[in-house]
Amino acid sequence: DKVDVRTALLSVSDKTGIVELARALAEKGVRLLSTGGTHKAIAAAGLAVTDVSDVTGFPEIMDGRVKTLHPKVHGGLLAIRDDADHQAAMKAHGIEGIDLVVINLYPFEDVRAAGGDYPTTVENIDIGGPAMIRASAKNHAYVTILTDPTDYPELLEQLNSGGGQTVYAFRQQMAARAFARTASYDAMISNWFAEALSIDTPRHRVIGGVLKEEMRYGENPHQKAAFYVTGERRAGVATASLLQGKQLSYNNINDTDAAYELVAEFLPEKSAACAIIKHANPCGVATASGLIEAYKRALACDSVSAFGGIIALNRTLDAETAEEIIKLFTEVIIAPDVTEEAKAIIARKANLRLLTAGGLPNPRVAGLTAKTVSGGLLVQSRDNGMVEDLELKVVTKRAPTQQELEDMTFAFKVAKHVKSNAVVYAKDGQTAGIGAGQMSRVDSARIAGLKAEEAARALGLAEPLTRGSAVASEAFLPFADGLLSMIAAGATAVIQPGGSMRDQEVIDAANEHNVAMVFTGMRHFRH
Ligand code: 93A
Repeated sequence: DKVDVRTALLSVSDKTGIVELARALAEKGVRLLSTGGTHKAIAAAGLAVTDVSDVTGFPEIMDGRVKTLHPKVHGGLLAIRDDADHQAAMKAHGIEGIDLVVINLYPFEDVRAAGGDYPTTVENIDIGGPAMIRASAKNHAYVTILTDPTDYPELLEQLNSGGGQTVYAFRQQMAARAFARTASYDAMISNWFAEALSIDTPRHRVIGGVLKEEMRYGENPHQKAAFYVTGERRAGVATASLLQGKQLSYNNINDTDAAYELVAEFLPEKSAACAIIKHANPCGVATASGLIEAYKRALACDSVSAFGGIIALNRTLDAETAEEIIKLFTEVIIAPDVTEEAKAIIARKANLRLLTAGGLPNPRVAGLTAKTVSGGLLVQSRDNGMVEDLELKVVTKRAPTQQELEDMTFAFKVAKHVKSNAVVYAKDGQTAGIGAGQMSRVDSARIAGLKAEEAARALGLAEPLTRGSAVASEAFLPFADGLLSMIAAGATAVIQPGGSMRDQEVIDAANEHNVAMVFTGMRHFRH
């Protein structure tokens, strides 16, 4: 169970704490081996350390690409200590056992995040490091492998309390951690290739990332949760800076992502846009010439649900919008940037989380989404379909007016971000009613209409905003009943993918009521 630590190999890119660790090991009489840069750092501290090239009898070659890839190193890591044949091989080839390995890898993630060019990024793919990590971890029956400076204190505690030995359970844990590290490292490399080569087919990619943080809990308090970054360089919640407020919760991150992806559909140079999200569904979305107007109009759609929501903006948060936002209880604000003045205003609400993403995620970019199922992982390319890119087909006698056309494309964009079944009414670049997550489409249409009536009462309007609106359905209308419900709510124009067996029945009903309808040919299910 317990194993003596006599020889240690240290090879680290991140030199944090390495000299202190080396000194503590030297004091315990551990023999130190090390590679070029690490050797230099340890020797500079006045400690006795042997260069790996003196062990291998082979110099570091090819700019360090080959320095530890040698049987004298890997034999020392992989040998089964109480196997007679392995012992004989060690003796025959002058291989000495290595009991402790401390490695952290070439900083591929950092180079990638810094936007390193192609050859620099490739050069930062560590080969020798992962090989030693995997060899040591495989042989954890005898070898202790550390891949993270935060584990150094625990090792020293083991050695101190265990008379210079480590226990099996510790080595097992460190081995598990080590394989998680090499796996996430390779996932990061694969993700980088996918981005560099615009690959969105799941089979060319590894779904994985690097642990960013652990949350206090998951979707519910009895669930554990963590946030992983995949290294994708799309601006968004994973890479945004938290300027104030508590750490984001699991639900916050999920909702903030939904909000920001939605608002990014609207080009900031064309109009300001605001999306307010609750439980990953929008309760109001609007565009306007200014940000404050966009916010007020988004809020007007359903100010009751917006309480405790997430607000996403497509432009720099300014002071007057900030003043308006803090009037209501909000959990999170995310925007590309914030002015100093607005930052000071938000600071008056200490618990309000403020995130700046530095830019907007490009909705057209390829990528993957994943979802776990019992015993498996479902992966698909992300829904980057854009209504602007589609050929809209007018199927009714009456063609939509210019205003109806604008409203219907706006509504269809929003519907793409609403959990199915989605029905979205919109007028003048403002959602007028949103029906989400129902098992029947006609129910979504009815709920959206009811909510619009409630909103009108709350705002003291004579009639709901759905009067004279355009309405979008993210998937085809299977029967005429949904359409009739939309017409009853006041919609005069409809946008939907089309393709139902009963399309003609739905078209006939639209014609009967002089409603304009277009087919997009593209569905936007979101479950
Ligand atoms: O270039 S490598 O893939 N080839 C190797 O043989 C090798 N051995 C260790 N990278 C290799 N390493 C890595 O060098 C380690 O994983 C560590 O990140 C780094 C430490 O180098 P130095 O001690 O020279 O700073």
